Amino acid sequence: MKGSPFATLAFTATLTFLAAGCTSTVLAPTPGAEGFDQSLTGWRTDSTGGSGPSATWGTRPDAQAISAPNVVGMQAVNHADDDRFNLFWTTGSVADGHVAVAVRADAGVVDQGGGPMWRVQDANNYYLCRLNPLESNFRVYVVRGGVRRQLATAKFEAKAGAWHRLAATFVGDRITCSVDGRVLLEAQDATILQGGGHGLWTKADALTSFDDFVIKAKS
Ligand SMILES: [Ca+2]
Repeated sequence: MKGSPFATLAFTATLTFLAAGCTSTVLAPTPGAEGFDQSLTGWRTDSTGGSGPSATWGTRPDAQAISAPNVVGMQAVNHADDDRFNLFWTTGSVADGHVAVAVRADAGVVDQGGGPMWRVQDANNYYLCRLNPLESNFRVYVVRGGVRRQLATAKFEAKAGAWHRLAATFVGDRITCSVDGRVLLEAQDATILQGGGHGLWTKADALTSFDDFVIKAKS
């Protein structure tokens, strides 16, 4: 990334931005994005940690879909583990690149929200960023051996029931993450540098809708 502020970053950057009052962005379909509007091939359900069956994921029609007619999300939790991460992902080989997805937190008592994953090696090794309306924050994590480690956090007043576009750019050990086009997180981490798959992540009982998923390798 030319002109990026990475040179000034510490290994763990914690940026604090107050995004209260930020209005929800009107999102439009991205050309070439996965809109979950046709049959999916290669996507799988999975989980990290906890016990019991994985959550059930699927597409469904939604009047507020970014690309009509469908969104994708968890249909049923199927477990009662507060520490279980629910994954819906597909294999890939992107090492350096960009991932983005529209996220709408619909419901959840223990947890809400979610976000995209990248460099997914398997159900226990990947990166993710996620927003959480219950905690009013936006965070980036690395999961290694099933153990999640926070890399950076920012305050963000996500609107439950409204779409937000989450994005991450990852080049080598540098990561930047944005919400609605605003970069809120910067981190440096070399835990997983090799290419991998990509997908969607929620925690516990967070029922969240996703649409307009973009994955792009760095050219
Ligand atoms: Ca769609």
